[in-house]
Amino acid sequence: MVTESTEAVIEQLGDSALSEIYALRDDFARFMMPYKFAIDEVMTKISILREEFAALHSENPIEHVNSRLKSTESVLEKVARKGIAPSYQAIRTTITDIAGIRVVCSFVSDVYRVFDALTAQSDVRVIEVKDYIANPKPNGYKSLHAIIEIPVFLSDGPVPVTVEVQLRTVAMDFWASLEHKIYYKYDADVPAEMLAGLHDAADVAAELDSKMEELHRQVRRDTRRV
Ligand code: 0O2
Repeated sequence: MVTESTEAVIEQLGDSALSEIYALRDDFARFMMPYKFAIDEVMTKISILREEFAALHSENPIEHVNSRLKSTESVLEKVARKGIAPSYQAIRTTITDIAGIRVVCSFVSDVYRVFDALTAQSDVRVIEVKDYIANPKPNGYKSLHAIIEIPVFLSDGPVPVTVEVQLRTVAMDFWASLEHKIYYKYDADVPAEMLAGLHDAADVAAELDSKMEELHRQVRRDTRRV
């Protein structure tokens, strides 16, 4: 929607300034396009894995999957915050989470199973892995993060595109979404008491994960015996 104040600014701009702005906007949209296609590709890979697991093993290690393309504002905010040179090349190599996918699994073992199956694919190059499940962040945050690169085939040939894949359990996801809300509610200045409470909640979530994993193992052992 164009507000009155935006209209006033547009009126003050000359034709050449306006066409430069439109050219910049189109350029940026072109820059973002391969990231959208990369999300589509990785989502297809995950959906194939999901269906295959269900067909061959009669189980589904993936509870749900979300994807998001970083907004223009968020990319520009990160460029400014990290002091990145304002060039497409610098943004491409430094901001590796423009395309983001979150895979939420039932159990911790499933998180690693899905990660292994995805990263073993021959067109997937693993750039970096941060295992916040083995090494949680000081606030209690747990998740397995992988920066991967896949080829996206455009009309003039393939381009390598990075995608950040976050894998976590339902319990880890529940914790992370609440922590995220609290962080923004307090504008990053979360009271110490609340931080301690979040840390305790992360421990409880981890305990739940390990109890559920044990029960799951037991069910598998028992049903195999029948
Ligand atoms: P959004 O909107 O989810 O994308 P960097 O990505 O370089 O700025 P860092 O710490 O090197 O930061 O990357 P890291 O550790 O891989 O974490 C990046 C993403 O993981 C975050 O993206 C969050 O999605 C998630 N994350 C990391 N730490 C926490 C945490 O303590 N709590 C929660 N709830 N999520 C976390 P963005 O860009 O912050 O946001």
